[in-house]
Amino acid sequence: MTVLASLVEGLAAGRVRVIDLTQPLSEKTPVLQLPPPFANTPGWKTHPISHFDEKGPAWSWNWFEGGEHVGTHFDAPTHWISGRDREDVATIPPARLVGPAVVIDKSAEAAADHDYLLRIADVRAFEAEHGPLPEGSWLLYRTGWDARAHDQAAFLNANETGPHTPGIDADCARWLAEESPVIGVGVETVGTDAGAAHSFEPAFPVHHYVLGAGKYGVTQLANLAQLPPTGAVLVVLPLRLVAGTGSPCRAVALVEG
Ligand code: 23J
Ligand code: MN
Repeated sequence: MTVLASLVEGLAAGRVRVIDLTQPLSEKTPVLQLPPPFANTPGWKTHPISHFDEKGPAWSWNWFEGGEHVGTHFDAPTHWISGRDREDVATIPPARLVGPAVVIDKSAEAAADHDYLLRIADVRAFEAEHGPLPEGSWLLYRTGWDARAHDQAAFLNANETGPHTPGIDADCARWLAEESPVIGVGVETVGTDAGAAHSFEPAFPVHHYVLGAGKYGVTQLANLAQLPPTGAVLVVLPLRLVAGTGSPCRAVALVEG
């Protein structure tokens, strides 16, 4: 049997399941808030064209506007100054958008410490238990933050000292970018960097190192709790926006068993 025939059989028999990792995208989708003097992205907005009415008696359709970096979305290398001459969303080879996923679960740590940062030691401990990170894999970082995504205030979790959301420390970001075999990092939070990452050295280290190395980011993932630590296959599909620095995307995982 061919690999694809066996996949099709697994899907039909329910032995391979497709898990939606995408948050719903609407006017209620939480949006990143950068401090002044930086400009912020608009959120999402859908406008009706017709809805079975005099503007279109047999059809319903809408148009939309919104930022590239809204909702469950993809960060292309060219989003950041360190990767500015690298790929945009239209030039990413499609084979890079399908690959093995590993899931590191720090939801207990992030519940206890909203500013929890993943370290190289955490990834090494994961590897000791589950084996080395596969070549060309996606590191999906579970923090439990997806449960807050219906509520902008809870999701951004800001107070007078700024946003407090979990992330990855600068050392680990550099190691993932420059030494590890992963090609992308997926998170549940509004951005791939921690809420406090404007004050890290360098600022926004995941963006700086990972995009600078020609690797990718995906944000605002859902349902990572349904994935095994290893063995899932991620499929993440940004729109092919010409020169796009990012795009809302559909992300799903194939899981066995
Ligand atoms: C621009 C500046 C800072 C950040 C971001 C964008 C994102 O998180 C993003 O969506 O790429 S932290
Ligand atoms: Mn982004």
